[in-house]
Amino acid sequence: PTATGSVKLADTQQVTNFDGGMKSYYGIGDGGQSESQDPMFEVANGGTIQNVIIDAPAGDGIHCLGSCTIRNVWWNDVGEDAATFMSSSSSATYLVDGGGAKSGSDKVFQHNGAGKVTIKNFQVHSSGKLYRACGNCSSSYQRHVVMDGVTARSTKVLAGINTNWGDTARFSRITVYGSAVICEKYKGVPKGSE
Ligand code: DGU
Ligand code: CA
Ligand code: CA
Ligand code: CA
Repeated sequence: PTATGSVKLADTQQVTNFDGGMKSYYGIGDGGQSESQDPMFEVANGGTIQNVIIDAPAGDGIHCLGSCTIRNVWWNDVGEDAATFMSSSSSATYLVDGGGAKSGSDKVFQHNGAGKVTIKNFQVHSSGKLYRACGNCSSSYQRHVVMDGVTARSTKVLAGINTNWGDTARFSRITVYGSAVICEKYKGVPKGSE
């Protein structure tokens, strides 16, 4: 989509319900893969972020501290990752509806907390993994992902899950251009016990 304007962020924006009006936001971190970068947006439990374009440098993307909705958000050049889902509650739900992500050199959506991530009506381009359930977080939660209406181009893996922790992944209406592994199964190893 075409941006209606552009906003350089000086620091992380803490939001509950945020509508970006299709402006482009950028300016956190260095655009690389360092794990210590700040997020651009931190969304409170129950919050929604929508109609946002994210350009480089995009830091650690969007953090959802609890359940959240990410609607019609477009990453033109994913930073360390695009969004991280962080609730400690097994009943947390995170919804990504519409939008797309390009050039995630490694992961796009990073699920470090508990609960269920739904990704629907989403496009991913030139990326590593669209979704990864954390393989070495200190909490070995059960994590669930549902993908419905996802189109992938030049992307290696749709979902990486830890089957030894009881993770699940469900897929419907998936379109792949080129080739992709739909579900890569890993064995999670909690941090500190490697
Ligand atoms: O090696 O510990 O990539 O939150 C990997 C790290 C990792 C997290 C994750 C994230 O699991 O840093 O971005
Ligand atoms: Ca990472
Ligand atoms: Ca990364
Ligand atoms: Ca990250």
